[in-house]
Amino acid sequence: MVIIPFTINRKQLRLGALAAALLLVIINLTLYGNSGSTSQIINKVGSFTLGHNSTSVAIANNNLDDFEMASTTGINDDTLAFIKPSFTNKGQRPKACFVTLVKNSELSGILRSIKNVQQKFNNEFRYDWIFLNDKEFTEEFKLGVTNEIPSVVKFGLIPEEHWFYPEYINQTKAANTREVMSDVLYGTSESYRHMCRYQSGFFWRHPLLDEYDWYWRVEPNIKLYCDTKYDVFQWMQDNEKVYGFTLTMYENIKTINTLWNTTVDFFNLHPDYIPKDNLMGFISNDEGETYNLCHFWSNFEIANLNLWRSPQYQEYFEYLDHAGGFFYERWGDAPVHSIAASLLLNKDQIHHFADIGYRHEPNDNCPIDTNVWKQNNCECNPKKDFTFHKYSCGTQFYDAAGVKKPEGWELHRG
Ligand SMILES: Nc1nc2c(ncn2[C@@H]2O[C@H](COP(=O)(O)OP(=O)(O)O)[C@@H](O)[C@H]2O)c(=O)[nH]1
Ligand SMILES: *[C@@H]1O[C@H](CO)[C@@H](O)[C@H](O)[C@H]1NC(C)=O
Ligand SMILES: *[C@@H]1O[C@H](CO)[C@@H](O)[C@H](O)[C@H]1NC(C)=O
Ligand SMILES: *[C@@H]1O[C@H](CO)[C@@H](O)[C@H](O)[C@H]1NC(C)=O
Ligand SMILES: [Mg+2]
Repeated sequence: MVIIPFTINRKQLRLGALAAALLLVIINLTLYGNSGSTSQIINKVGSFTLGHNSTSVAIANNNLDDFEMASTTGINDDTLAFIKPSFTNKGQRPKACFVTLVKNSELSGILRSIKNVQQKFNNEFRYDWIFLNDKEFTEEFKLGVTNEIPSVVKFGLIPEEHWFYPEYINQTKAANTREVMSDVLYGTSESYRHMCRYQSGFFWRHPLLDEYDWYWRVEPNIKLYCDTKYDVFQWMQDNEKVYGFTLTMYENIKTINTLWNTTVDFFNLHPDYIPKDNLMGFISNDEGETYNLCHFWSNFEIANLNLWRSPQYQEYFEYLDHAGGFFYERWGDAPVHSIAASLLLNKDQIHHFADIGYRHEPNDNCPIDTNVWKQNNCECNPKKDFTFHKYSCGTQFYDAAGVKKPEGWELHRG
């Protein structure tokens, strides 16, 4: 059984209530812009409006018991039901795309990734490819990329309101943080923080993604080692999977000092958002008391967009965003996505693609099953597979998800 520690005092509730009220206003505004499974979204918007109204009334009257009512009864709690329409397409070609957030200066690195992904998978399956940038893509970039991709290619400019400081962030405090975090990777970087916040809360809201249910995230300078001879999107869809990953690892605690406390506060308000068969065991060794720092490395994701579009995730993101840790700390999209997927989904909807050989510096996912390795012409060294390495969270995942570990996994602890 999973227990989130339920110890919130009056003051925390008050803060939480205030944040929730603010975020509900935002959700109300943003949800209307979203397509996807339309009828369900409209239902959700309907209940959100209700929740928003009664919440505001509760706050205005300083009546927090009313707020508790509003926050737990106003919203249909089922993320899984929200995602379900994506599976009605079973047997037919999934609405899927590649999505890449990238800078103009990274052209050569992204070309390397593209050539590789095309060769190992997409020359056969021909999915669209969406490129996003906070600056206009140059002609050189667009031409270079388009030349390598025979399928549909689209370039999107990120709207300014998705890459900025919200008014509730104290920019002086944010700047002070960057000065004292020079001992942390990207600790002093402002753009990296915007990037992590964007990948957490916004990429899936870009209008170019509206027509899709599924995405595969690709970054510059990654490598696919094996041929992928089946349609991974079709496989996800037809098997009702939601989130697929290759690599896992432990987060640097200095970047997410208060992320878990904030998460606990949120789910204390919404315990009903967590399905019974969740994957808490992947992210916590003590049933939710503390975070074990495990996360899916989000530079690779094959996932369903409706997870992030769900009211439950949107609400979680807004709650985190108001807490300020994207700027006052350096919260990464990897732990944010991982915690959300682990708590909002059933464990059997999260999948490790052991068969997709993958590298993002400095780690490899390489099939340790000899048959898989041979059949797919893998170019990696299984001895270097990171999955079951002691610095990885693969073992934690397999055990928590109840998936059988492949033969010989113990030899890969490093
Ligand atoms: N457009 C844009 N993309 C960015 C920016 N910063 C990072 N990215 C992209 O975000 C992703 C993650 O950044 P990366 O430098 O690879 O971070 P790392 O993988 O954590 O070392 C990559 O796809 C980058 O191209 C930025 O300021 N603008
Ligand atoms: C509820 O919200 C709707 C739409 O935002 C608004 O028109 C209505 O006046 C609100 N009702 C109350 C009681 O605040
Ligand atoms: C913003 O943060 C700075 C530094 O922490 C603090 O001195 C200032 O009072 C804050 N401003 C507001 C409006 O809270
Ligand atoms: C998180 O909450 C725990 C338990 O309430 C507390 O002991 C700890 O100091 C908090 N950590 C931070 C960083 O706020
Ligand atoms: Mg990267």
